[in-house]
Amino acid sequence: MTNLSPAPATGTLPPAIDAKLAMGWMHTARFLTTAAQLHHLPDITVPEIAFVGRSNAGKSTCINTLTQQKQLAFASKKPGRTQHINLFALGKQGVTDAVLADLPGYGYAAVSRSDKQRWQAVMANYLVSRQGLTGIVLLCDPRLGMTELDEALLEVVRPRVEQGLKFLVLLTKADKLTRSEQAKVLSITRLQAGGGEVKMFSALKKQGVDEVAQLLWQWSHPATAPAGAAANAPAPEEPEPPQP
Ligand SMILES: Nc1nc2c(ncn2[C@@H]2O[C@H](COP(=O)(O)OP(=O)(O)O)[C@@H](O)[C@H]2O)c(=O)[nH]1
Ligand SMILES: [Mg+2]
Repeated sequence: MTNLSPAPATGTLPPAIDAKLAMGWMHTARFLTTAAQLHHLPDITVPEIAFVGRSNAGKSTCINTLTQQKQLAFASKKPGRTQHINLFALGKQGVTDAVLADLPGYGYAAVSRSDKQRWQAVMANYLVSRQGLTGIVLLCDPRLGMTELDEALLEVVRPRVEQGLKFLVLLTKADKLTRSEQAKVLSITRLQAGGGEVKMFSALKKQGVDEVAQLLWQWSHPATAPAGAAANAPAPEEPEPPQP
């Protein structure tokens, strides 16, 4: 499904793609497919990045903010509604170079026990066995911090993280905290994440948006990629004026 061929090297690899290019790349996101069960997911040959977290952590809002699309992932004041794994393709049409996977939120009290267990199994299975899974973004409400359920998830993926799976804890709704509260929860979460990367994010204040987009691009285009790889990123929204 991808025809991403390595571009010729034209210089040294920049440490990160330009924020505007990264945001342009995120904006190409479009719905790919949805599946209620793992074996219904298509095999993907490009890097896949999973978004996981407790229900109401701000996952849908985060995906919509990163992709600059109001309705791509369903954001709701009624938690516990998303019961499917939704995949979104990134990259120019016909040159999908990464996939975002929106996993069902967990921890919602009003979901029946059997539904919870079913979803825990689907989630654990996905995280342990999904081919092509390149990175995980774990979203947490910083007022709760990493809960038991988040730590259980971390345990499930730890062996894969040790083998190189990328892992980011994103503390959402940063706008609800003061600067000093943010600093405090960042350092506590860094300890809990055991060396994993932790960032603050606010959809409301657009805090951390560029940085996360740049990081996800890097995850999907590892450093071994030739410098010209940035040329595979889509052009920014506004076309360049024609050269004389
Ligand atoms: N203040 C604030 N509220 C947010 C932010 N992100 C999400 N929310 C709110 O948190 C609630 C849950 O968000 P949603 O994206 O649906 O969470 P999900 O269940 O993890 O997908 C909604 O009422 C959102 O408006 C943020 O950055 N700042
Ligand atoms: Mg949601």
